[in-house]
Amino acid sequence: MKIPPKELVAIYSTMQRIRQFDQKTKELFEAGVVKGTAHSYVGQEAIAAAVGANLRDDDFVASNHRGHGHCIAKGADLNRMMAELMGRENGYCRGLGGSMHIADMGLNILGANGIVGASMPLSTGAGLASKLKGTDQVAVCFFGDGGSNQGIFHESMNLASVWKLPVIFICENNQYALSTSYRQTTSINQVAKRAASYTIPGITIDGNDVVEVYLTVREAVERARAGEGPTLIEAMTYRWGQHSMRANIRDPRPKKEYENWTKTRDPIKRTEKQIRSQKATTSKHLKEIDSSVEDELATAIDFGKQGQKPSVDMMMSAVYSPHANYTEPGPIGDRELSMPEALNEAISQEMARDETVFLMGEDVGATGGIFQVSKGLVDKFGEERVRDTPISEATFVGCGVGAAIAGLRPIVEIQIFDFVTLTMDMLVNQASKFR
Ligand SMILES: Cc1ncc(C[n+]2csc(CCOP(=O)(O)OP(=O)(O)O)c2C)c(N)n1
Repeated sequence: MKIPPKELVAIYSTMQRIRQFDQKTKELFEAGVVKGTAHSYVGQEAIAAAVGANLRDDDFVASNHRGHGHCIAKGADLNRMMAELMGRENGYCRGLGGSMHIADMGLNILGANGIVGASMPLSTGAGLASKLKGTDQVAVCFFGDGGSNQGIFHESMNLASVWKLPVIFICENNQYALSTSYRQTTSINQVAKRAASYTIPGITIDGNDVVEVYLTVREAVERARAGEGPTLIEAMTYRWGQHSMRANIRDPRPKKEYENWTKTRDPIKRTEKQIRSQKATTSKHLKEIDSSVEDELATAIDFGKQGQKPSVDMMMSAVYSPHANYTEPGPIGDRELSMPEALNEAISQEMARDETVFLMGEDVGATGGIFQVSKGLVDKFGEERVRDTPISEATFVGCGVGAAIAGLRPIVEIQIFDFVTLTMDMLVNQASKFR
């Protein structure tokens, strides 16, 4: 099976845009123009580009700290990305977030992410929104081999499997986390084997081969759109740069291994070879693509340079979200209700009024929650909108955050207040930043 020629050339172009973007970013970082830090995607381009080629504009992508490639492949604007990296007001987050906060809600890019593994619960939420709305959008989440050792990896795969969510988990196994080899930290030789525990397909592929990535992802996307649930794809690859552009820690990778991957398995060279063997286009056309990407990047850098630096006022206003004024809807009256009864009535009224409202949590369905807050709601609104969750607080709260970003109004019950601490990343680092 082959990639259609036009598609293959488009993928090549995306790969060039990703590579040149990150090469320029590194130069600008070293010159002090790009602020904070950034993690280069060079070497892994085949994965993002071939995944992106399988997605529709309305599909969701949740990314990680090495996120430039994912964002570019989903259509993010290079000008606004570059401006963000430079810390300018015309950037994606008005220059306040930097590399790991680039997001574009208009393109359903749920964001790069500084928290290893956070993309996974968020993408289950986007997948759940798609399922509840009855669209056939899919959600892709990218994470590294390091991310696959997070608890939320296991929780998210379990949740996506039991709810048959349209999520494609893409583990970019570049074989090293920050400075540790996955062989040292991971209990299994291939991450994809973990899919067996969640009764979903798990496939290990050559992540530097666009054809293999494209065809594998295509099948996973088809399965997800058809309501057949999630897939775990482990794409073996290698990052060419150090862990981050700061490059201030030891690089543990053996020279021979490094040379083998960078010299003989360059994904762009391999794609060029594929293009030649399929006669998909001419060498002249490829050169034209390369130089038009150079121009595009020069424009992006100019765009960034023209942006203002954020003002102190702007920074302060970004710390708290605007306070919504609240007025009591009517007289309080003299009917006495216990707190669970009042919550039950309010949730019921909102669910009747607005079909985007749904409830999830531990034992909230037929049991009605251990404090009976959701008593009777499953009978009124059905199991799709009143959902019993597995005991996975971090993930079902993250799922709620993802579903909210994707346009629903989830109510998530935490069974006992003490369990809230398990959800802190999803509330403090994730939910609070989506505005
Ligand atoms: C929760 C959390 N723990 C630790 C870190 C620090 N950190 C950032 S990236 C990284 C390595 C991640 O490795 P992997 O998931 O394999 O992705 P890769 O960098 O190889 O692309 C670490 C430890 C973090 N950002 N978030």
